[in-house]
Amino acid sequence: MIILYDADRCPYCARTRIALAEKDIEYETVEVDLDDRPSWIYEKNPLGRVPVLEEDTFVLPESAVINEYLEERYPEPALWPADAAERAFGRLLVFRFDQLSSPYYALRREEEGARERLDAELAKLNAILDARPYLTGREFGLADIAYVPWLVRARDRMNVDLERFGALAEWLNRLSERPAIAAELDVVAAL
Ligand SMILES: N[C@@H](CCC(=O)N[C@@H](CS)C(=O)NCC(=O)O)C(=O)O
Repeated sequence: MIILYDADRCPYCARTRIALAEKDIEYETVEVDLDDRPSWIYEKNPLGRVPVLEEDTFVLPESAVINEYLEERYPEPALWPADAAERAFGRLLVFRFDQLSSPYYALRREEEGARERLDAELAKLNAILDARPYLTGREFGLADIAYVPWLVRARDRMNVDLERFGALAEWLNRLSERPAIAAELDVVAAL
């Protein structure tokens, strides 16, 4: 049985919740209180962060690595494209995720200029989505999953107007029809 050490409010955990749901993998959740982290979480992850995935004796932190593991261990349905170049481009977006998260967290800290920096990154994502339907490529997959938790939270909890970025807003609407993403929208609505 898989155990996910999880926190509802954590968008990194949301990446893994979505991947597990997309692959219809059964798992149990252990909710970790991020405001009062239990000492045992450091045994699972020396950084003390969630998500952490546990499968029997195998313990793995880091959302992007966990999702790669899930993709290899449970290949169906595939969440990376078959085409190597398309897959590499999706992985590049995941690798460079800090370009979005840096202004996102700066805005949460209400730093000066953060909104403009975030808008510039949203415009870049919008340009990608103008050229192809998904961040992952021709089909939905792990690059979309890597970004969508922050975009939902930006829109629904930080009053970031995504309608200014037409292709991005449409992408989010399209993704929201997927049960795995709809479930995450419910989690965010309940925060
Ligand atoms: N790079 C990690 C980041 C995980 C992360 O920062 N999780 C936050 C919650 S959203 C956390 O556990 N924070 C506690 C801390 O930083 O000490 C991942 O992708 O899993």
